[in-house]
Amino acid sequence: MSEDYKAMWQSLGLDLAAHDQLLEVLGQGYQDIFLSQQARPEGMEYFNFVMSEVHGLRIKELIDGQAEGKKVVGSFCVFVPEEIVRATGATLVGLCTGADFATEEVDKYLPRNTCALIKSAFGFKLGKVCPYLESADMIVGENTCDGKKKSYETLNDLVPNLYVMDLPQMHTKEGKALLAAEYDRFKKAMEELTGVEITAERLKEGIAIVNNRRAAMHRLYKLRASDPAPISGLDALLINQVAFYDDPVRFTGSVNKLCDELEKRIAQGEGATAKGAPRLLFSGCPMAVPNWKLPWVVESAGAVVVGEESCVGERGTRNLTEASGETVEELMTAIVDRYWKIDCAVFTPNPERPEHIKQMAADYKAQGVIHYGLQFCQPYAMEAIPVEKKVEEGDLPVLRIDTDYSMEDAEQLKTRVEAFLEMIA
Ligand code: BJ8
Repeated sequence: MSEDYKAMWQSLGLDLAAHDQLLEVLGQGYQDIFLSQQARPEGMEYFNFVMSEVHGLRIKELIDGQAEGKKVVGSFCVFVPEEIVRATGATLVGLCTGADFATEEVDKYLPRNTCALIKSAFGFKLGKVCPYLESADMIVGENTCDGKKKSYETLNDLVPNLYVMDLPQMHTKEGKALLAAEYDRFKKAMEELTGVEITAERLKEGIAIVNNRRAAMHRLYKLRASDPAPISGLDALLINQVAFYDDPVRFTGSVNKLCDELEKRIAQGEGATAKGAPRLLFSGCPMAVPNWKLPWVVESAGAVVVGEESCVGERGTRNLTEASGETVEELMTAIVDRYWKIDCAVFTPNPERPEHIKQMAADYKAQGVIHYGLQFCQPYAMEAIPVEKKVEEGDLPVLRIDTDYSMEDAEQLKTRVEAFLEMIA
């Protein structure tokens, strides 16, 4: 960190020794995985900087904003409608869920066969190492999978400000009505938290900010269709991850600037990897910072990841919110319409997802799909089998991988990925 943030972390109640340890591991991992890459675009400098300050300057910005009355809302899921948060002038941030921490403590609160993402959220809380969680004025938990839903009952005893959002599980008329009612309830909760009345004008502003960021990401995704890919899958994943923390307007500008550079690279036939490198698509559970294991294994084996069918990726960012409505009601309906299309595996049935995977593979010219499941994640594990079948019907090979956040299986994953790449070749 370029400044001494110790006093700030202390005021948030972080465990300074444990937090230092976390930053050290994070910094080393970043150095080994990201900074050692060849032919990185210059525009990645910005994202290096954001990552180096992700627990420093960004937290300071949030706290400075709070001193001016700007609230901070933390979330674990892309179903939390950011447009509504932004319409009150508040900031939405993703909460820490990508690494194992305080595992012995976590085992006292959660069954061992809980997915790594949920365990991680608890580990960061119990280990007192997530400044986002500690600085949030409201934490939103959403009733998606059973693991999250039930764990929020326990989390509620650990944090003073948990707001639980109910979500539908079926794409029916009644399901959509539930989503609309829950977004309406959330809108009122946000108005209460911030003291700001959400007007049509404010909603439009919120929609524009979030849509602009999504549009920049869509532009980046499209550029990855080129061969050679102008950016590595690791760097593209990192940008998807940073989107959950960074100021959205600044982030959008930086992604667009990077895209300008990538367009020039493409025009000159330059890439982050060799032309003709095997191209893979990821599909499945979200990968939060610092969960970089699988793309690192894949790209170390000489392949390039060209897309992520994931909530930290295209499932989370695709589809803009229609902004033409003139009233609060019309704009709220547009928000519901946009989020209703998220094809998370918690929905049953969920026929859109394999179609989306096939479409993405075609768009980005992927030669194979890696289905990524976090161990003990039931929705994605259950869905992996029919997804594999449907995708392979379209002559696209699928490798199913279930793993966790530890590095113990890295060698074994490497062997499986290499065999898959040979098969594709
Ligand atoms: S919209 S994918 S962000 S719920 S990995 S906790 S599903 S057991 S993260 Fe998700 Fe929202 Fe869906 Fe996206 Fe449960 Fe599975 Fe764990 Fe998961």
